[in-house]
Amino acid sequence: MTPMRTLIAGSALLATLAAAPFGATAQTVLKAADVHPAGYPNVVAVENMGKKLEKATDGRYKLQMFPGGVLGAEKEMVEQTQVGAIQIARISLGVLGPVVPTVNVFNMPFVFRNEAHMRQVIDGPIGQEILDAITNSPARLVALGYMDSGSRSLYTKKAVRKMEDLKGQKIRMMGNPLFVDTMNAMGGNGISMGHTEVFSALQTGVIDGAENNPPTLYTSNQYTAGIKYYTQTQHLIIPEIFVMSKVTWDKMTPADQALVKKFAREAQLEQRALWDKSVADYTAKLKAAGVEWIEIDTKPFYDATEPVRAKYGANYTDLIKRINEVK
Ligand code: BDP
Repeated sequence: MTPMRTLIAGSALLATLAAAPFGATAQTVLKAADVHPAGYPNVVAVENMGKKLEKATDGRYKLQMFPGGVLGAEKEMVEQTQVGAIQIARISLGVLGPVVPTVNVFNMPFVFRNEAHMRQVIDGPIGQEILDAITNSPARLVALGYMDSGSRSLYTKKAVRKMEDLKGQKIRMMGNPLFVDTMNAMGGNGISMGHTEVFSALQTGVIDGAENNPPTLYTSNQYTAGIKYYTQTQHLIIPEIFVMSKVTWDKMTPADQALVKKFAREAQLEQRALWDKSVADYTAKLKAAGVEWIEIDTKPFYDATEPVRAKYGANYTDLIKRINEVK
C-alpha cells in the first residue's frame, strides 16, 4: 500500500470505530418518503412501523420519515428507491404502472365495483399476487403492503354536473399514460404531472382541475386554488403501496426481514383505520370551506372508458375475470 492509501484506510477504520464503539452496534437509518404531509394516515402508519422496528432490533434500525414530497415527486421517489438512495417509499400504484405493467390492472378506470370490492381483492390471493409481481419484477423493489386511498373523483373550478361539462377542461392526472387516456376518454384533456406541482398549476391556470380523494384535496391545499366543485365520478379506486429498496432488503438478515414484514402488515391495518376516519373528517372540512359536492350518474363515464379497459387489460383477461368474480 502507498502511504496515502494506508492513511485513507487507517482513517476509514477510525471512522468505523468512532461510529460503532465496542459494545455498541451500528445503526442503519432507513429513509422513508411520502408526498403527503406529516399527520396524513399513510405517513403516521409508516412512522409507527419504524418505531416498532427500532424497538424490536434494539435500535439497529431507525426510520427517518421525509414527508411532504421533500425527497421528490413519486416518479423520482421510485427511481431513488430502486437505486437504494431512499429505503422505503409510500407511493400510489398509479406511478408504478410504467415500471411494473401488471399493476395497471388495478389502475384501470372502474375496474373495482366500489371500495369494498377493492379491499376484498387486495386482502385476498389476487392482492398477494400483485405484491409478488412487484417484488419478483426486475424493478428492484420489495412490496411491503397496501394502503387505502379511497376513490378518486373530479374537482374543478367550473362545475361538472354531466359528462359533457368536462369538455375542454384541462385536468391533471398522475404520471401514467393510462390516466391521460382515461381523462381523454371521459371528455376532458388529461395532463400528467407530479402531485407536488398541482397546486401552482391550478393557481396559474395551467390546469382547470384535477382528481383525487378528499384527504388529498384538503391536505395539499389545492382546494384553496380556485376549486369550487367535487364531482363524485369515483372513476379510479387505486390502492397505495409501500415498497422497500431491494438494495436495503438484501442486506438484512432473514430475521430482520421477517420483522419488517410483520410490522408492515400492522402498518397496513393501522392505516386503514386512520383512513376511514380521515375521509369523513376531510370531507366535512372541504364542505365547510365551501366546496360543493356534486352527485353524478357514473354510467356514462363507465361506458366512455371501455376502450381504456380494453387497451390496458388486453394481456390480463384472466386476472380481470378473477377480480370481477370476487364478491
Ligand atoms: C394521492 C396518493 C399519492 C399520489 C397522489 C397523486 O396518495 O400517492 O401521489 O394521489 O395524485 O391520493 O399524485
